Amino acid sequence: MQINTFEEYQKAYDKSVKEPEAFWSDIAEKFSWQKKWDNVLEWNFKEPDVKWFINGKLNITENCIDRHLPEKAGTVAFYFEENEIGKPSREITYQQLHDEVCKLANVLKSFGVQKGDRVCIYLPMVPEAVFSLLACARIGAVHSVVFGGFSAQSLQDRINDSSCKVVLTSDGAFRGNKTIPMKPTVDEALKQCSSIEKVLVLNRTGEKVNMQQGRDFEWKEQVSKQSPQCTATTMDSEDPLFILYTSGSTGKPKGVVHSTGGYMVFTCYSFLNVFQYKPEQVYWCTADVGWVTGHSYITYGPLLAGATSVIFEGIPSYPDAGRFWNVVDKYKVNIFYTAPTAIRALEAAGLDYVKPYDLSSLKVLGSVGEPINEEAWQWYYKNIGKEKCPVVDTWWQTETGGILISPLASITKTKPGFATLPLPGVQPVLVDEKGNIIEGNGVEGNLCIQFPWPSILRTTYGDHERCRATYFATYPGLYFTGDGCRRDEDGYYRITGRVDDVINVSGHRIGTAEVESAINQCEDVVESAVVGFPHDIKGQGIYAYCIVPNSLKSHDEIKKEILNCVNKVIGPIARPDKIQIVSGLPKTRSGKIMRRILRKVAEGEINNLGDISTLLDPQVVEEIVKGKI
Ligand code: 7RM
Repeated sequence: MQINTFEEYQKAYDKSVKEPEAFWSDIAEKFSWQKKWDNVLEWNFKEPDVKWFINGKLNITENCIDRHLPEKAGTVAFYFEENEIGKPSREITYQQLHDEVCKLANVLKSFGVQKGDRVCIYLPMVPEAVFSLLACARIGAVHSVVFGGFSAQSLQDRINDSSCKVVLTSDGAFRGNKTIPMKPTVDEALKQCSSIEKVLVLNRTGEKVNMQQGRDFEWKEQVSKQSPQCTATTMDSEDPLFILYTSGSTGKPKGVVHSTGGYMVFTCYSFLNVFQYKPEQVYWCTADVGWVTGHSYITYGPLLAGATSVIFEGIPSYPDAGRFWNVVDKYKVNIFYTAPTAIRALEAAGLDYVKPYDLSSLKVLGSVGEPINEEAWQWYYKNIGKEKCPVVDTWWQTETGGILISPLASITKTKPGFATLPLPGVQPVLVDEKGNIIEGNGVEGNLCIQFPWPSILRTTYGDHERCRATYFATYPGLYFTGDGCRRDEDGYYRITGRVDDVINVSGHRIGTAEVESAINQCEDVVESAVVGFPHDIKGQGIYAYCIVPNSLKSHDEIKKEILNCVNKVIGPIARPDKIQIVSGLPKTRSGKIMRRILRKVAEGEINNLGDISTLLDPQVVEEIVKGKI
């Protein structure tokens, strides 16, 4: 399954385009299937309808765990590094992983969870979070992880959208020197969630929490009663594996649905090839399981490959900015995968935090989540990799399930700021505004993919039309990513950022419409417009223009209210970095907000606002510019 040279990459790529079915079935053969597929692929991007490994039967956890047991029962699957520094690490072998997953799966069964039921997971970054995903998959329940930083309101929306039956949660989370309550947030959310029957509560922080009799159960008590054997439920290749909510340019977050067989094949294949993982190496991805990176490259990809990984509960800045390098040194990490926002923050902290640690175990450095600027790339390459480790800038999305464009470590020649070349099986195209495919090199356009890869999203939960309209309708016959992209003279791809109304804050996708709707729930605000602006550490920050008429309150008071409101409706990750109170917004005669102008003002480019002649009231712009200065 692993490519070893650039020539092999080119050969594999060629074959994947000319004979995609033969290419992917050769790879799929390497997994353990209860029954092989009848046909490899049926697809159209019109409805869309994509099916891989048709009628194949399998269980992904047998491939993640059971398949490795004859050789790896005693091999460490996960080292757990707690938030608090200096704690001994908890080691979880493949055998222990098997037992923990089976016990938890049996708890779910005892709660009445059946194949196809949805289970919400709202947990901190502890091993139990990974066990939870796998326990669901073991019995064919569909997991829906909600990042622990989301508010009660967001949690409630997500639980209701997919009518989850059970929540797996914790009393709270340790995060740096803070203890963050989680169970109270779940209690608040569940005030209006009629589908939830049972809640399993992990004791992590030890805070006292309310336990509702008949609904809430203590994690350890339940798990300890169960057998460490649980027959894996037989799943069809196309049965859903999970739902993960993600923001887009309009409306509420969508539940992206991934299916089982294709997702398994692609996450394993991409993990092995991008990172060039070799037996006995130690891999560490710093993401949270609440994001897709935590699904594909903490949980499924590494386990499918039989890897040994680190799970980290904490944050890069606690107890100080040397924590990542301390952990790399402690576990002799060989492959390290993080986000540009973390790299920039640690760069800003200075080299004194890097120097004390031995980083010589590192072989591969990865980046994900947002464009990596050249300066951060160079800093990472020089000071962390000591100019010996390739930096793999991996481009992908929640919807793509796995990495689509990236160097293969030590195989593809890298170039700072470039995700470089598509993985085998991935056929990117650039299109102009009208949808014409732009051929040749040295060109720029909107990034689309013209052929299905095994882990492409199958639908958006409960609303297939939304999936079609969002991803397959802008450019008929193509999957549209929402990203702008340049293909340089060498045919290398550079992702330039979103071309829609999505902001990428510290690698987290946030829809401007979502933030506006949260702000508009604030009593004193009548209307708002939100745009992104360049931010040194976060990549992009959130800039909110708010109309607040006739209020007796001070601007500072109102700004505080707005922040609280966003906190409550979405969560702290969506809090605006800057709020400007205005008396009007620049609108066209047809009433559309001219975001282009607001973006320019937020960026500070006030002398180059472009054409404002179509504005209903050009004076508004003058006032906004003045307010900014
Ligand atoms: C994995 C993940 C997806 C969006 C995507 C891009 C941006 C992600 C890169 C990147 C430039 C990269 N999933 N993005 N990786 N931009 N270079 N290597 O992040 O669904 O949360 O976000 O993130 O805009 O469309 S995501």
